[in-house]
Amino acid sequence: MYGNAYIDPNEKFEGQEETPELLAAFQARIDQGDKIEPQDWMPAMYRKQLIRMIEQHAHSEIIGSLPEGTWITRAPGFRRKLALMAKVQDEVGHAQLLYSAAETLGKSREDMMNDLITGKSKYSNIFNYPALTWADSAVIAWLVDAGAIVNQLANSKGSYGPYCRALERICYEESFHLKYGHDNVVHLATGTKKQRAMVQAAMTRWWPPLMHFFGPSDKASVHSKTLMGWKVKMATNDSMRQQFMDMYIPKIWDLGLTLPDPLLKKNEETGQWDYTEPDWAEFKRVINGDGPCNAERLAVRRMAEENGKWVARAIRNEDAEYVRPFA
Ligand code: BYC
Repeated sequence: MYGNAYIDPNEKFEGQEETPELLAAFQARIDQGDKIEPQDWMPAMYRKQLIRMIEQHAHSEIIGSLPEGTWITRAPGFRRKLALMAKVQDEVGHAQLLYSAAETLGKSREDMMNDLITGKSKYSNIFNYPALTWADSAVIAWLVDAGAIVNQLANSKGSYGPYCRALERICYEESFHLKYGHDNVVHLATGTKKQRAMVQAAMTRWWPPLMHFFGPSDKASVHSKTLMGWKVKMATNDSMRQQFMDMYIPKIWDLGLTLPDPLLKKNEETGQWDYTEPDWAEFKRVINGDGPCNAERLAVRRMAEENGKWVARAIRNEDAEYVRPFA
């Protein structure tokens, strides 16, 4: 079982009438492709599921800026430094959009941040691994952003207006990140022997977490059925993983790079990729807080919260010491 804290499918919500008629009318709106907006009636579980998913997505963006962010000061050359700085800034901007979308459902940003730094709320598995070399940052920018686009492009056609609009905007920026990442990977893969070895090592490191990135297999997914019924999620985890493999394995192989999976091949009969079952025990450990960098990632966020408190106090006019000079 992967799920945890937030969703009990049998939970009874106090204070909201959910008659069969209301639920049927809501489902009819979803089925005919309406967008649900914040002021519209929605089942309490739809709201709760959306908050869970959008909040986790937002956390993934700010935590996701950390592995690449460590390479800003060490980027090879001024142009790459500028580009990486802009990319990392974009990722944090995505978090801003997503936190705003989640807030429309009634959870405050403070509560979301608190659930992140106390470890109650999840974020993407993939950002709990270290970016050991410049090539790691290139592989992240190319392939993690590519995986994110597969997921987000599908879900941008979903049912909740604010999330869909945020995803559309995010996808434009991720497409640019992907090109930036691809350019860096091509540069290394067609470079010196040392550069090729460096990018090959990074590819080998990131492939297993990339396979995990799309979530547990359809058989093990806890929320897919509910979320797909409500068109919050528009494709299953396995189908997104397959789509990613279809689009990117040929491109990786074209560069002469290899992937650490001896079973990887396109099955001509099924049209699907055959692959070694990912190590789901590792996935479970990582998403539940025990990956190589979980503690470090949350420590950075806690420090940022602590150091930024005076700004929040000043904005809320809670501390005369800071506010007086501007009064
Ligand atoms: N990592 O029932 P399932 C980016 C959890 S950032 C961690 O299949 P669902 C970028 C899942 O939460 C973009 N946990 O869940 C940023 C659930 O646990 P809870 C990141 C995972 O929701 C910076 C349990 O496992 N993208 O691109 O139906 C730099 C059962 O799973 C993961 C998003 O966040 C995982 N990979 O489907 C560069 C997309 N997978 O909550 C790039 C938004 C599963 O019950 N999220 N879990 O405790 C989604 O689309 C869906 O939530 C998922 C999972 C497809 C990830």
